[in-house]
Amino acid sequence: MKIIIANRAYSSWSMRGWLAAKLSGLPFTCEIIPMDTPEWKSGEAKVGMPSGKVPVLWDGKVPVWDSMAIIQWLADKGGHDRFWPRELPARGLAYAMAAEMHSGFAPLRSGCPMNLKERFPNFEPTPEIMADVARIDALWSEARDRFGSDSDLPWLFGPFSAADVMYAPVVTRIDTYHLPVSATARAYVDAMLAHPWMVEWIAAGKAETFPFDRYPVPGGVPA
Ligand SMILES: N[C@@H](CCC(=O)N[C@@H](CS)C(=O)NCC(=O)O)C(=O)O
Repeated sequence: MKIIIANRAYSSWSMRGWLAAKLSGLPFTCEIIPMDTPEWKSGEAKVGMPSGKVPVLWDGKVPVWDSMAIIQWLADKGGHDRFWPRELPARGLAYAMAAEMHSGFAPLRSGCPMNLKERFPNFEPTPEIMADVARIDALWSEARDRFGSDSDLPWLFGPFSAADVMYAPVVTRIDTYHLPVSATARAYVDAMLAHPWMVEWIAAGKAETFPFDRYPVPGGVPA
């Protein structure tokens, strides 16, 4: 299998696809296609991307695009229990949380784009961004309180799951933009930033040198 992703520093959906591939336990290779190059803008760089977006998982001749479809495909191949909690009430909440992340939180996503190369200590979140953060904080706290806290593991439902994959880039945004969260959410943020797969991804993102018109952002300090 091969996963096509974009800049690790800036592409949050790529991070989800790559984490899902890691979670599958299956062997895969990774191709990086940097965003916003002339080839990206002309579409020439997007020949392996049926929707024109990353991530795309190529399993032999089968392309699977969109992070949720990639999770589903890899759960079919690598084992459902690797991706989703086994018990049905936990599984229902995990599905709903992953879906809400996939379709929601537009103010947070557009106002605080993932940026692993910079930090914004003086960022002033809008009320809409803070409403998204409060909702996410409540979801994380509910998952941890109802299903995660019986385990020694710090993830939403105990073992690292697809719900953690979907929320991993939010963790980096809370860190990058210094967004205020509860103690429960802060513990989750700290655990996620220390996860070996996240450490690997973040270091690789910081080391990238692809030219990108939109970055660095004025007001940011190096991360
Ligand atoms: N719903 C898609 C979203 C994918 C997406 O928007 N990816 C961005 C990069 S993070 C992209 O490829 N955008 C196309 C472009 O910028 O031209 C998913 O879940 O994978």
